Amino acid sequence: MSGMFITFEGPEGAGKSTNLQLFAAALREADCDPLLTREPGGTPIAERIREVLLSHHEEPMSSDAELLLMFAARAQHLEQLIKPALAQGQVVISDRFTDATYAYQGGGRGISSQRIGVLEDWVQGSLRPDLTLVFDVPVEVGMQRARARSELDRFEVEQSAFFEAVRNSYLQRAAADPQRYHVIDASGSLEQVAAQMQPMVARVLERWHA
Ligand code: T5A
Repeated sequence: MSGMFITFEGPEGAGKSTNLQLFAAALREADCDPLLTREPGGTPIAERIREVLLSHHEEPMSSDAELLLMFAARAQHLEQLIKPALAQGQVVISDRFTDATYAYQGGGRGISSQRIGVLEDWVQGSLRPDLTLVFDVPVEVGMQRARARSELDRFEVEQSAFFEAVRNSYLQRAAADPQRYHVIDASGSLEQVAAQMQPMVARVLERWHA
């Protein structure tokens, strides 16, 4: 038995976390109870690595240290939570996964895709998400939402060029594999955004009940 692995991605303030809850609620209404998790994080050790990654430090963090910490957290998350849940046939939904590494450490920090790919193969083997929803929003709209919500973390204080690169990276990856990625225009109202998820909810339930 193997479950289904779904990831929610997008730049800052795109509404991933909000819509993930709505997506999960729609699945639960159809008797499918997904495991919800997030990256970086998802287990106690991975959440501690998250704190290091997101908090501000006097010492600048090197891009390689940041990349390796993302994959250290991911290795723990996969072993302790994601793989066991998938092996039991569960639907797992993660708020961010390796596409965020390609977008932020690749697009944003400028680390090559080849280098990220080596770590992806090492840590994940052949495991890739079955479905990825990319919430796309203009950088300024997303940053306004993020600013209004809470204090900015270590990534959110980057300049707009960084976030434009992140956004472009997501869109390029989505365009290269339309079977796996579904891009959602996240610039409208919450109702408009949520409506675009309906075909994906149906797709997951169809597979779940098969
Ligand atoms: N990271 C992560 C990497 O660099 N590499 C990696 O490999 C990984 C895994 C943490 C950071 O780590 C980086 C990327 C991130 O910078 P995170 O915890 O997911 O990642 O943090 P954020 O992406 O910053 O989460 P946000 O909360 O900012 O974005 P969301 O989840 O997309 O947005 P959400 O749902 O919390 O909404 C933000 C606000 O906007 C409102 C919400 O109510 C909320 O107040 N909102 C809307 N308002 C109006 N209209 C809509 N349609 C709205 N949708 C949401």
